[in-house]
Amino acid sequence: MQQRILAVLSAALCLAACSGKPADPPPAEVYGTLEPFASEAIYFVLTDRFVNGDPANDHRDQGGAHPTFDIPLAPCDGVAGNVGYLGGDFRGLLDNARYIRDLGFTAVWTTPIVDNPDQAFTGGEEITCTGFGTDRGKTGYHGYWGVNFHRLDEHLPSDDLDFAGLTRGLREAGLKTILDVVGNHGSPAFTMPVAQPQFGQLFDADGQLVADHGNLPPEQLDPVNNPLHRFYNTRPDLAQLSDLDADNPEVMDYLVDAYLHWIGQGVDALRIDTIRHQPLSFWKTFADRVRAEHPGMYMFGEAFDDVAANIAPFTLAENGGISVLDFPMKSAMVAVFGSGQAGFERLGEALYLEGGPYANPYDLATFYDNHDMPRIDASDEGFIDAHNWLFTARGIPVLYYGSEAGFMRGRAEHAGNRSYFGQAGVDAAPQSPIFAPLQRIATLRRESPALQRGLQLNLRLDGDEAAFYRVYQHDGVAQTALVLLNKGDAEREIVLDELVQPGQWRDGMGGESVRIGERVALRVPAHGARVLLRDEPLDAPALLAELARRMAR
Ligand SMILES: [Ca+2]
Ligand SMILES: [Ca+2]
Ligand SMILES: [Ca+2]
Repeated sequence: MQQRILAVLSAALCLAACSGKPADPPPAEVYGTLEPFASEAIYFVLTDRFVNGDPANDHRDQGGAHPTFDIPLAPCDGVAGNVGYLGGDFRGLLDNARYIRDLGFTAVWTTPIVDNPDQAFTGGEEITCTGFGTDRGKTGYHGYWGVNFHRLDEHLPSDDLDFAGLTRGLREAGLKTILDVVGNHGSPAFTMPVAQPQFGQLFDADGQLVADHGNLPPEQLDPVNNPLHRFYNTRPDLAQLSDLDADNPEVMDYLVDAYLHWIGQGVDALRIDTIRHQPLSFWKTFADRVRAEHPGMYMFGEAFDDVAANIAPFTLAENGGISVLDFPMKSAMVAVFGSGQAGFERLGEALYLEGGPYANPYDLATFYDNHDMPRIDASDEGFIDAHNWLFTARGIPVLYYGSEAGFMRGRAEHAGNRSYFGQAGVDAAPQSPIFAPLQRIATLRRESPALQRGLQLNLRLDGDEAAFYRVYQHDGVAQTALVLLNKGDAEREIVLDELVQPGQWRDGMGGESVRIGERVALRVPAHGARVLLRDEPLDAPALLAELARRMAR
């Protein structure tokens, strides 16, 4: 933030002091971030559960005594989860690239693509409706149990569609690709009644075995005498997962080599799984090595914690400059837009616009749920209100597949959160009341530099009412968005008397001209958003002075 240029203040002072003299003030620099990736909006698919576009790669007879396809669980509150593969693949994703783009998104994050075990896991603890990290009977349909990080899992590609083909096809549809990177662990590695192939093992690009947990508890590994144990820690971490040793340079080489291979096939950004389960220094080295080949690559990690100070260290340059999923904002959004219906002021606490612990809060990946927690328990209106916030407030929006139709709302991991959406789900989604409002606000953000990267200046976050500016003035581009949100059940007039920018604005949705005088008084529909845009530099002195103060921090 400190390196921002402070031309705004001088411009404001000049307007006050040098009136009458038509000066040529230096360009006023105001923005939240200059990170290019902050212009994107991300659609997240659990690939196996999105769309099965090619039954030929389903491997329905895989696994022998421990089959991997279609393993339904006992119902939880009437909905049965499933821990087998259900067929979703690259083809199903690419078939719907245009759908995702037309919904307003510009990037796709898929679950990990690397080879996972070819059997269901027989160790671990029994799966329950509310359990987390309970893996008995589960398969690697989610992709987070890598056994060969150099090879695609066989359920994903088709004969005529490999990973490079997927990223190429997505790009042609206007979508970037985000690779989901795991560097903490391989697959479940111990507690199996009888050792199973691949579980706890790692293979290199040639298919040679490089690590093997041997179905031993971590404390019984013998890295000093057994070379195949040297990739792993001798203390358990997450569930029964083989836990990678951050201090072994061969582990880093293995991961970097593998991920550079995939990144070279058209990846635009990385999402980093379980980032808190490896030390900061590990990710610093990893990020440096990736960016040595791909300068400036945007990365965001999953640090599962609602306390900003606990997740912010990853974002600092000294630790690799890896942004994070905005868990504190996620909890606030659930409180505000879920059944609890807290007021907008609850979101203000999670923004950390000034003086917060993040390198830059504008670079955070914002979301309200995903595959690792219950989906948001919201009404249709709650989803609409959530999207109106997600696509106008600071941060890079991430939407979990199906949310455009309120899919499986309120459901936990084994109770529908990860259910199969399918082509039928995609095709029916536009009929949901949630769909069109999402498409409108996401499309507006896609076209607005102010909503993507503008400085956020809150005017009101109170009850059912939110009003704030997003201001972007940089490098010859000037745009300000005035955002007015109403999450109440009735239309309301939002009145603002301070920090007003008089003049002509245009309605971001309808395009019609809107004249603002000394105060703002605009009607906002129930569960609606009004976004006014101004495509020239601001000139209201009080507003400019306030923006200059914010930029100086
Ligand atoms: Ca398939
Ligand atoms: Ca496999
Ligand atoms: Ca670990």
